[in-house]
Amino acid sequence: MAIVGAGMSGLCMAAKLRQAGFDDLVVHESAGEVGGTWRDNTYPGLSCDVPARFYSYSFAPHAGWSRNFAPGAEIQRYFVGASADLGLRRHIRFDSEIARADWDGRRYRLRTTDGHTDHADVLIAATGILREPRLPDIEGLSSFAGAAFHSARWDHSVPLRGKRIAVIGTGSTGVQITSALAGVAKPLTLFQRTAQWILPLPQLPYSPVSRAALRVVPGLNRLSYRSYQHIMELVFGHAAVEPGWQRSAVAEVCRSYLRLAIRDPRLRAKLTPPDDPMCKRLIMSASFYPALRRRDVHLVTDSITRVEPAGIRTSDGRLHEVDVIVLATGFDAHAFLRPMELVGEHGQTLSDAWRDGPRGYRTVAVPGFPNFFTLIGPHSPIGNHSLIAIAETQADYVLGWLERIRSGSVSTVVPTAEATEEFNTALRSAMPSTVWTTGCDSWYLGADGVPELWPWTPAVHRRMLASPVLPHFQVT
Ligand code: N01
Repeated sequence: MAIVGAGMSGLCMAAKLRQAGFDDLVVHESAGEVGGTWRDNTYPGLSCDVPARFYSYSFAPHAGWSRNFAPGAEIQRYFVGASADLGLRRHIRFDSEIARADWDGRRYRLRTTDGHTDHADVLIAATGILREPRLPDIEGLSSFAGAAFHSARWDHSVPLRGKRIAVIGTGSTGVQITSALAGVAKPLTLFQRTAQWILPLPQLPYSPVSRAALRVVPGLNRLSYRSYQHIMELVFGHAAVEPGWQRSAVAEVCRSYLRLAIRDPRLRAKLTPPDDPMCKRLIMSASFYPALRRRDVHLVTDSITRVEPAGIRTSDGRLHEVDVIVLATGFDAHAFLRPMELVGEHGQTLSDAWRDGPRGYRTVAVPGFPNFFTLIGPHSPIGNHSLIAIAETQADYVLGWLERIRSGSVSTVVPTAEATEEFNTALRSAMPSTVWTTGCDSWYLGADGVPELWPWTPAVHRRMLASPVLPHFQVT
């Protein structure tokens, strides 16, 4: 078995395989360490906006989280620790980037970018979704005389204290960076194209007593995990996908927070989004609005016309002179697996199969590509939920097929085109009830403007993946 990627979902799959007694597995990781997005993102203020006691593997609870929303470096240490504690590191081939995988009718032939080859009966893609930085197409960016870098490629050699720093982008990343660098930069200028709704969830430290209690009584940790899961599913799980009290409540909290936290009507007008809360991915922060109230933080809403050696020129003709430009401009969320190429039955490539956008069977498999599975694949429930919980559901499902392959009752398995089409039709017809179609642009939308998300609750995802529906597959 070959797993591509040793990020959160690849480690999850490898751990499940090990627990089930599978030993013949290799995890190909293009970088030199595990962690995926948590390894790559090191920007100031990085933290997870899903509660830490829920954003952990259910099979590897961690009592030591320092805060309710864990800092990025702490999460990265958790994944490195879990990969060692669960005995996964000996299965990981670091600096091994798969360039191509070809199905030869029986198994996949893998080729790495440095020319190595390998074989796998089963191929599992755990390559993540937000890994390809999206650089803005702004004229003159390369002419800038200071330092300019994407948030996921932070240049830690660049001094920040007392510098004039520009942050472009107001997604979760830009908001966290702005909150962290307010008071460090002199001044910080935030360039906002579209205002975003903010839910004020504060960062709270966990007391040593509560951490010790969770360590001594593991049942408390499980209880905490389940409680967070229940609340997240009850509120955000429903709010995003269907109208109801959850959506109204989240919207009301966001609107009231803006009203109460920003008293200056001109600043409030600039910060009022044109769309409904949750249409774009909801941002959790109790420190962003306070940062914007500072005198040394400026919010610019005039559009950027170009970058010049000395700074950023906006449509009002003004040049904002800066020393550092941070591009918090997001990721290409639709570059599943890329740049790796996958070749399935009859020489069909994944690029061809996905010409009109990534489509899979129930987020875990693709017709035409036997013995190939995806974790956090197309249309996974990624809204404001714990992706770890989603990956666990998918890994358990994949494991079910692998048990059948191990027992000899199955040699190859691939979903039928009809079942995949039926699933995708149902998915599309459920989209109009979701908040993502209420009129905004976001990384959730595919090229055709339809959200590439799961339009039902996480519980429906669990139900759909509880066990394979055999007529949906071609099995030999
Ligand atoms: O990226 P984004 P992100 N000129 O795509 C703006 C996860 N995450 O890195 O809205 C000017 O959300 C763009 O403007 P607009 C989380 O899933 C999680 O912030 O398109 N501005 C927008 O404001 C999140 O959703 C955590 O008008 C330009 C911003 O850049 C996802 O990552 C923490 C521009 C991009 O926002 C992505 O978040 C951080 C241009 N040319 C991130 N191009 C957790 O806590 C783009 N923008 C788990």
